[in-house]
Amino acid sequence: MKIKEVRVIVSSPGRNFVTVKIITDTGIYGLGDGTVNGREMAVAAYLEEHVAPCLIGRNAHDIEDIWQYLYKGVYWRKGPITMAAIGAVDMALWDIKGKAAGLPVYQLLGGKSRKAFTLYGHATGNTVEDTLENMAFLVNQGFKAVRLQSAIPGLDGTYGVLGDKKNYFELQSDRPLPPELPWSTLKYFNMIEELFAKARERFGNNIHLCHDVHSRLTPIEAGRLGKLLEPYNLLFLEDAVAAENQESYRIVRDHTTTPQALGEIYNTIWDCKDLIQNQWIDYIRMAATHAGGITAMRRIADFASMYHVRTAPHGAPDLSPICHAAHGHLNMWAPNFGVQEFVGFGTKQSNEVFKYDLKLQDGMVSVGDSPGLGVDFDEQAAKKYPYKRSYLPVSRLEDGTLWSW
Ligand code: KDG
Ligand code: MG
Repeated sequence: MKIKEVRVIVSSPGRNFVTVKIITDTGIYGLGDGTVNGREMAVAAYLEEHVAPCLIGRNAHDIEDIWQYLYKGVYWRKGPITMAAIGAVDMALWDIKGKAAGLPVYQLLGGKSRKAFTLYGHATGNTVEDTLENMAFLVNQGFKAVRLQSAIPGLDGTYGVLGDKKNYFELQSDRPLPPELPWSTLKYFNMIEELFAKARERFGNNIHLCHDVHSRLTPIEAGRLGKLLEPYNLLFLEDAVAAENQESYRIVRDHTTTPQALGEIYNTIWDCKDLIQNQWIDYIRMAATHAGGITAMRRIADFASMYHVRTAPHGAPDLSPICHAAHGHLNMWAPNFGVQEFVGFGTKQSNEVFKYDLKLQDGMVSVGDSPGLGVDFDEQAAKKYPYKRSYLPVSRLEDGTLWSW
């Protein structure tokens, strides 16, 4: 089954997505997601100019060899753009293999380890009360785990909580340069305990709670936060510290028993090797798009399972429904699956362009039996939504110092 054509389509049905369509000489095609938020055109150029020509004529069944060819065979290993390009190709090839076999991808991975996989929904608000109201909405729908984020009083805007006019995933098309948001660790600490204390008071102890720090703290501050939140029994604290230096998490671990989750911006197993091997984290949050596809995610999951680390794939809407579907198959298979982040099944526009075979019920998702990834992409509909340049915000301290993400 030879690869005949590789199409790269950048569209913006509600937000930008980089979609790869690999077409074989049998007519079977596969789809992959290569979206890197704010750097979409870099991935598209990498794929079109450097990857696509090397794929034509190869056997689409050779997933592992093609992965190694695009990773090891290139002098310049790793990095978000390279790994997203590999991720997109890899997903498309698994999709093709599944379609050729007449089996959903989770069957090719080893079959189901569970009936459905558990989600954590997002509750955010301008005040603690607003956040808890939004949590009630999710709890009433049957969600078993909720991530809580609340605006920080005294700061003019908080990442992830921009009120009802915007949410942080929205296109910045009216502001073609990155918006800036302030950060104050002091003011954050003044708010955060109240959020979790009130959540436990109102919803009791039978629901999982998570929180994303977006890497704004130093290791010792993260240790302090974890300790402060211990009475509220979080499922995990996410991205407490930017851990390019993986050793940082030794400090966090030494100071708190609050479980730690990390990895949504990681690109290879090397980014989390020490974190996992030293058991400094509890959940690995890498995404199939950014970590080099299903092939890489499967390897990371197996490695993590040796150290009691569970998977909790990134589920932001800046990954396309193709990546969410890939996660669905991985989540059905992975024996050490933990929880899946969930921000919704796309927008009205994205649902016009992408189709997927996933069902949500009571805060859990089941994956259908469609062969391959069970996704489809309407190229004609996508044409209605051309690419729009967009950026994530940057973070600055109140004195203007550029701060961590
Ligand atoms: O592109 C950045 C977003 O995907 C990210 O900020 C979302 O932190 C995020 C999360 O946990 O979903
Ligand atoms: Mg996050």
